[in-house]
Amino acid sequence: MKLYGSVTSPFVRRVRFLCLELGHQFELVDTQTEAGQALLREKNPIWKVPCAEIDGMLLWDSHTILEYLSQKYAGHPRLLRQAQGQDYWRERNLVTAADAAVESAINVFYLTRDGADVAQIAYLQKQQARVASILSWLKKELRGVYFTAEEKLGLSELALFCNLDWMRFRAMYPVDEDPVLRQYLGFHGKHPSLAATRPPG
Ligand SMILES: N[C@@H](CCC(=O)N[C@@H](CS)C(=O)NCC(=O)O)C(=O)O
Repeated sequence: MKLYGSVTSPFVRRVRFLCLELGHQFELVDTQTEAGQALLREKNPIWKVPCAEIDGMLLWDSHTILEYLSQKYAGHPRLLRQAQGQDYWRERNLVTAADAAVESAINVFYLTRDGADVAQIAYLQKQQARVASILSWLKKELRGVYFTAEEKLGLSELALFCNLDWMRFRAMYPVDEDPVLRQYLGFHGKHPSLAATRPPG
């Protein structure tokens, strides 16, 4: 599989995580280089990572790629936890919330990098407030360091971990000042496939 992406992206990290867990070989095409970015734009009209070339197909969006891998490796013991019934819908909400938080934080990151002053832009302040609102809700949903009584990683825990670790890496939210989030990152950060996919630096 060719995986177009960067080693800093929280969305790419979850795909890299599952590939490591499943022993699925991939070649990372670094889209932070000019050549890699040009290739990404040839392959993916959305120009976002991750994008994968796999089994003769082009797939984009981490959710689609993860679902494809989960179907391909159906029954593999190291797949993510699968929820059923109401738990399935709860899991979907948790993932949507975790992703909305990092998307808002990414917005603030890119715009401030381009010179925007958060203090002058109400929409950026709203983005920051949204991150805080979501994280406060997600914390209430946690049962310790998992969202469920079953202590197995699901997409909700994986997404929250990668997203929080990105916020810490880019200093977009004071994750370490929150004891619950710090404990969450400390616990899951010891997982070998999460440790192996840590952003550089
Ligand atoms: N819903 C997408 C989100 C992907 C996404 O936002 N990727 C970011 C990198 S972290 C990106 O490529 N941003 C480039 C841009 O916005 O120009 C997924 O789950 O893959």
